[in-house]
Amino acid sequence: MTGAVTDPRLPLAGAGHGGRAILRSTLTSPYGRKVRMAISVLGLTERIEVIPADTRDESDSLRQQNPLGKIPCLMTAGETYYDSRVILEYLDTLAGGGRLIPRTGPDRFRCLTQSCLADGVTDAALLMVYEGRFREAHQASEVWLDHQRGKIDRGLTALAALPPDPRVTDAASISLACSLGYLDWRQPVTWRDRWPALVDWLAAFDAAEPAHAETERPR
Ligand SMILES: N[C@@H](CCC(=O)N[C@@H](CS)C(=O)NCC(=O)O)C(=O)O
Repeated sequence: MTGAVTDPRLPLAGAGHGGRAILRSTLTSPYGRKVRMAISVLGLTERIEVIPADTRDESDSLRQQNPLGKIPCLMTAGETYYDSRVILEYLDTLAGGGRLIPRTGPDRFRCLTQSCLADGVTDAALLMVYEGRFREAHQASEVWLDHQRGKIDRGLTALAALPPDPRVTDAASISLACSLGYLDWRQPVTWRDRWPALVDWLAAFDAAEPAHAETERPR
């Protein structure tokens, strides 16, 4: 399905095959998955080519595209957008607006805050993973790891108490699903036994939103 692009000032074209825009992302990045899910939900799959990036490779052009060297990074004709929050907002806007992020009012800011909370859980999980990846084993700081675990604990507790509606695919539910998927994969903490409400939430979201299974990392 090809989604309608309603704002001519926001083109979804670029240097990809067939003039498509380019998304630099791996198929394993939780933030990249947010964007891939949004693309699918908005019916924009045919308009964006996903090109992998190696964030650790100095010679990868990613560092010219996003000075921070982070994925996801969306390149349209003439403009480059990051990070995942901006890209979701961009895609939602050009698809007409109000589908992933409510247009106005408290709902808009509630959705954005919940999305940031779930992203913050992912950030903390990622920092725990990076602690193992970028430091020698003897350098690992338990104090730092505990600090991140605290964010995950409090974030998941808050999200379990007041989760987004799993039957509604928006920025909040997308962020939460991607965060839980990343925790399942990397397991910086074991969450399923501690937050059963989120286990049920993820199952309900998976049942309601086909893009969830569709964007799972390749195994
Ligand atoms: N806030 C950013 C986070 C992006 C991010 O940290 N992506 C990771 C991959 S999952 C990355 O590029 N890491 C490489 C690095 O930090 O150098 C977003 O929402 O897009």
